[in-house]
Amino acid sequence: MHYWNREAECVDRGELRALQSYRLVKSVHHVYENVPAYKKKFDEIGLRPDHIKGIEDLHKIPFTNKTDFRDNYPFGMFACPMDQVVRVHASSGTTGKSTVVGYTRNDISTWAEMMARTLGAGGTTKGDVVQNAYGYGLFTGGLGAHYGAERIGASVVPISGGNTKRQIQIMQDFGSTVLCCTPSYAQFIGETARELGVDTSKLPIRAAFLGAEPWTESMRREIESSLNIDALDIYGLSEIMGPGVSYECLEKKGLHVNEDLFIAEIIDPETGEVLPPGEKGELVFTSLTKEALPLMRYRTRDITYMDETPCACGRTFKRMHRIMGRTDDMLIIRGVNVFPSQIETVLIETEGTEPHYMIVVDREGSMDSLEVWVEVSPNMVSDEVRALEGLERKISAELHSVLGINCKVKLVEPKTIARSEGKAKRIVDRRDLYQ
Ligand code: DLL
Repeated sequence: MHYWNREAECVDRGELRALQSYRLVKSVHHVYENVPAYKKKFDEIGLRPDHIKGIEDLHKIPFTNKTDFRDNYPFGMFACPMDQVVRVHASSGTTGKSTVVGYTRNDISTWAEMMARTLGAGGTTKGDVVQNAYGYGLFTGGLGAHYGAERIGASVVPISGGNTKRQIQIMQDFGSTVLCCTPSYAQFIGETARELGVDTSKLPIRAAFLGAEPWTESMRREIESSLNIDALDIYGLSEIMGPGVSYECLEKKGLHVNEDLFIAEIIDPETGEVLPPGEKGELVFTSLTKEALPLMRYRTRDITYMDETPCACGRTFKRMHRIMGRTDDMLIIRGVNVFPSQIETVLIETEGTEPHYMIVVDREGSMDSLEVWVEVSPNMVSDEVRALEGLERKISAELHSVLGINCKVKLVEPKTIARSEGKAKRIVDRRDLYQ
C-alpha cells in the first residue's frame, strides 16, 4: 500500500471528527474577526462565532459563493495582511473579473502536503522523475503539483503544458516515471506518441495524475492503454487551495477528500439542504486550517455524491465520486475555465454583430474545439467579404485575449440562429464528459 502520510490518511474517524470540530471553531473565529464580508454575513443572521461549538453546528453557517469573490475583488476575502501572503493565483470568474486567491507560507506548506498525499497514493516516491505538464502561472495546476512532488523528494521536470513532441522526447530522454497534466492532454500525448512511432510500452512512465477538467471512465481506459500506465483522477479548485483537495488511490473507486483539512458536504443546489451519502448534489467545502483565504461552506457548483463505505486501500477519508456535472454553465475547454457570459460580453461590445449567438464545443481526437457563431447586423450583410473577415478576426482576437484560448468565429446571416421561446439554449457541448 502506498501512503505519503499514513497517520493522517488512515486516521480513526472519531478522532478525525474531533479534529474537524476543533479546527472549525478556530476557523470560524478567524473569518469573523478578519474578513469584513464574513462578519457582515454572520451579523445579518445574528450568528456569533461562539454559537459554533463543533461540526454539528456547521449547518448554521451561511454559504460562500463565487459572487463573494467578485464583490470583494481582488483581495477582500483575504483574512490576513498582504505582508503575510507569499503567493497569489487566479482563475476565471463569471464576468470580466477573475477569482483571486492567496496563500501564507503555512498554506503553501499544507498544499504541498495535500499534493504529496495525492502523488503518494499512486505510488510516487523520491525515486521518481515527475514530468509536470500542468500549466505554470496563475493557474494552480503547475505550482501545486510541483510543490507536492518536491515535498516527496521526487525529481521534478517543470515542463509546463504544450510542445507535445518535446514532452515525448523529454519523457524518453529523462526517463520520466510520473506524468501530471489534464486528462485530455494525456490523451493527446498518447496519440502523438503513436503517430511518432514511439513504443510507449518501452517508456518507464508508470502513473499519471490527471485533473482540472471532467473526464470519463472510457477516457481512463484509453489513456491507460495508450501510455501503459495507471491514470488517477485528482480534483481541486483554486478557491479551496488548488489540486489535491481530493485524490484517487490505486483502487480507482472515487476520490478521497483530505478531511483533516476540509469538510465536504453535498447539498441540494435549490434548497441548500444537506444531503446524505449516495445522493447527488452540489459539493460544498469548508476549510479547516487555511490562513490567507479561509472559506466557510464554499459552493463549488460541481455535482457529485459521497461514498462513506470503507476503501480497500485503508484510507479512512470518505470519497467523492468523479465530478458528474456543474450547477452553472461553466465550460472547461483545454483545461481553461470558460464562462459563456465572458463570450457574451465580448460580443455585446463588438459593433456589427447582433446579440444572437451559439457556442459550439466539440472534441476532435483529444483536442477541444470552440466555435462561436454570431449573427452580423443587417447593415453589415452587404459589406464586402474583406470587411466581414476583418470582423471575424477582430472578435476572434478579442475572445482570445479574454479567454486565453483560441476560438473560431463564424459570422452568420441575420435571423439564422434559432430564436428561443423559453430559456435560450446558446451552448452546444458535444463532448459528453460527464457520466
Ligand atoms: O483546476 C485545480 C486543479 C489543477 C485540479 C490540476 C486538478 C488538477 P480551477 O482552475 O480553479 O482549479 O478550476 C476548478 O475545475 O470546480 C471543477 O469544475 C474542475 N475540476 C477540477 N478538477 C477536476 C476533476 C483547478 N478531477 C474547477 N474532474 C472545479 C472534473 C474538475 N472537474
